[in-house]
Amino acid sequence: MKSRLILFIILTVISYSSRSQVRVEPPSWWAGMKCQKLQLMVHAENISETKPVFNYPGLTMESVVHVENPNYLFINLKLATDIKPGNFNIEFEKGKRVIATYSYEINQRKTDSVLFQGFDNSDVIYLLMPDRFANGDPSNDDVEGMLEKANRSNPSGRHGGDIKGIVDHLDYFVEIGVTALWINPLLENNMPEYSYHGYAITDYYKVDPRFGTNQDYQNLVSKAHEKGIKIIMDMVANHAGTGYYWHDDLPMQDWYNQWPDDTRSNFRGTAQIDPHAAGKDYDKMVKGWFDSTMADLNQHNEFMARFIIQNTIWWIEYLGLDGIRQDTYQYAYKDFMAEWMKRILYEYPDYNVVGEVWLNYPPMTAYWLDNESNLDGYRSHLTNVFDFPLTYAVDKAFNESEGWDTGLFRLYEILTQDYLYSNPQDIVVFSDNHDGDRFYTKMNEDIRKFKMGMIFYATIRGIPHFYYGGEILMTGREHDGHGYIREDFPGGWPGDEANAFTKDGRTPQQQEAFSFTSRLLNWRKNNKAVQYGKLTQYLPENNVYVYFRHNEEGSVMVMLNNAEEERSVDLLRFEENLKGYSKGKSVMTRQSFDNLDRITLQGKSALIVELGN
Ligand SMILES: [Ca+2]
Ligand SMILES: [Ca+2]
Repeated sequence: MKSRLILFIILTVISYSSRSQVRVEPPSWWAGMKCQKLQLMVHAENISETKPVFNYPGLTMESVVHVENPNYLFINLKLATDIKPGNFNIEFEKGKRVIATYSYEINQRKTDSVLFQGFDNSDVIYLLMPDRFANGDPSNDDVEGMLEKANRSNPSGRHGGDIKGIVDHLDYFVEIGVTALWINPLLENNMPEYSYHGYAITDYYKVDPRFGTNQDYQNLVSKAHEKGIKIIMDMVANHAGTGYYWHDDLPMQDWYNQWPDDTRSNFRGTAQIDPHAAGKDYDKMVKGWFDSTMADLNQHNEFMARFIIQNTIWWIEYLGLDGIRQDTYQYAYKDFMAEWMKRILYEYPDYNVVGEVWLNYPPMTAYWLDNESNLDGYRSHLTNVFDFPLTYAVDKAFNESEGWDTGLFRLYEILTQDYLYSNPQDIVVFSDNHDGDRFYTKMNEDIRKFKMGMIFYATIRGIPHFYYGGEILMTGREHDGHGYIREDFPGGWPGDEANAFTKDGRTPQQQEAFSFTSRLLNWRKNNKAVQYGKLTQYLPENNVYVYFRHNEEGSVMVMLNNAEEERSVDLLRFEENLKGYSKGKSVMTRQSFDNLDRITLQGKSALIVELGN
């Protein structure tokens, strides 16, 4: 009797543990999605020996697919258009026994999610690295089961920043005048080191507990929306951290792009667009691993492809996201990325995704922004790209004197190449980001050049993005290590010496940069001509570059003087854009111009003039 009881307890424990270990992804779904198909990936020991059974009106099991590894099952489902939200159990039967159960949820799709608008030219994006921005909850700095512990003295370690730290500073973003946050990945990175940056994801469906929970991310989005701030999620389709549960238990061998030895990408994105590319170079670019700790995902495996597409849709719907930044865009198969984009736009026709295509020249960037005129017939369907060529031009232009094709001509010439783009206004322009030298450092810590750059990025065509801490002149060189361009925001940690989130905590120079940025971006927020207006640019002359942003709502004249000396500029040359206007007012200095004959510019300065009568 006693031994039977023990056996019963043992069996119950075994059954209970297998129940708790079954993993089903996506973990939930929605009624009312346009695509009626859903593929569940199920993982548990020897799960392929079971038969999944459920009964739910409007949900049909079309097929169950067994793969190489018996620890996986893929279940193909079809959802009726009128399926109702609700819960049901998926039971995994072996013979007559149910050996595992998973409680599945069908939620009601948000009625307006099909109308999600993404981000656009009215937005200014602020990029922040969550581990380095603010530590709102020191109790989650170290979490049991997570391999890397916080160590703020290690530039490459985790410092403890989290979602609460972002929520706590929503008013700060409003004060700067930014309207959207791009947050580096918040999903679990259970890696022994370098886990802070977030690009070695080890669970595509779970926020890293050192940042918070999935509900915290949801809460961040809704609180941000209340303040008029959009949230852009950073996603990674190309690679996943080797700490992923599947790394030692792959569903099939071609889940990853596998190599006989440790083979890295050659990081040469051109191999995907070069008509002369050698096969070997292409293979290394697309199938090589980004890092030995970041496994290259094979999106030509149909199950992997579905996994990533469904995961993207899941987060958009779960969070009510406003947009996506897709990492390492050109490292994944480009046909897959086009399909991924099409699937997003199928559910959310007005959505926006900005792809990281880190390339030096406009024709290369133009290839990736959805373009009907690519001669090889490729259409990316990608709605936005970053303007790396323009950033490189700015970095040089303000630090050199004018020549035939140097100085301000660099900016002018990059912009002349906009004929290559079907929609140049959809380009995201940026001063700096988490992968390069900080903007103030690139401007040789000259606040005059900093201001010229801020004005340029805020008024040129495209959607501007800035990098956290730029507004308080944070410095750092990539050459010294990534940790030095991703330093903690001063005041983000309890006990910090200075708190640059407040006026009292800023040095006079930080305050000068902060109030300049805040004034500039808050003005931009309400000026339709600078957001949506046509760009007309004039050839730089005598180290002065003038352009206009204009539409039926108004006209803005931007003047940049790249010379060390003051310049008195005769405005007659700009007559075609000044027609109909008789006066102007400087946005930043509030200086009025009672006539539009001549304007004097200080050395190394920029002026925004709103035109009027
Ligand atoms: Ca924390
Ligand atoms: Ca790849």
